[in-house]
Amino acid sequence: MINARPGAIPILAAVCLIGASFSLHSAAAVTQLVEWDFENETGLALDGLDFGFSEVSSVRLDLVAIGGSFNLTGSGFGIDSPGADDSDAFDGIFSPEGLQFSFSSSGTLTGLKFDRFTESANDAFSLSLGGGPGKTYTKADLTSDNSLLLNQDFLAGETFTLTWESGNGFGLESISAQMTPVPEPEEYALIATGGLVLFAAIRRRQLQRKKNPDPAFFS
Ligand SMILES: [Ca+2]
Ligand SMILES: [Ca+2]
Ligand SMILES: [Ca+2]
Repeated sequence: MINARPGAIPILAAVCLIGASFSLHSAAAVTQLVEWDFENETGLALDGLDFGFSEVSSVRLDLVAIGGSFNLTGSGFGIDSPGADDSDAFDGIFSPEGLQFSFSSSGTLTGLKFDRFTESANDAFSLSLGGGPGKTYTKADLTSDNSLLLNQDFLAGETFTLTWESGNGFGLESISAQMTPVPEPEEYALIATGGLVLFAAIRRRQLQRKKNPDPAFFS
């Protein structure tokens, strides 16, 4: 049992509560750039699968392959369809290959990076969000290093769909997003504990007042 001055525990609890709320508020205000690297960890996690996920900085990216299975080779990352396609590229030899992806938290999609993407081959893909109409992107929309720079807000679980549209195929190198980190469970626990201690202390005081009314009230 802690021997503290009456009032010390509620003050301590209030300080905890304010501190935790402040840290939550500041966590919510700061976003961080998170990148999923398909030629390394993310590609390795998905290699050979039809669907899977890759977690970076506590943010989970869920992916579903369209037209085949995810495939990572020394040349890059793409879809291997059942047949003699370009097995490590998103192509349309049999059917338009692509992928659907969604994030575990809300954020802003800032970039998609590709390889083997050329104007001469007429490479193009479409990108849509939440089942809406897809927008077509060609080499003219990409930077010199084959990045598509975006500023597209999304909610947790909202699905993007990227699909091959024309050309001889391309690989996906990375997906980048500005993410708002979700508060850690410990932060919620701290707030809950602070709130409970404060509530208990206030209730105890009310009961004590009932038992021993403050003489000042009757003088
Ligand atoms: Ca194949
Ligand atoms: Ca392919
Ligand atoms: Ca190409």
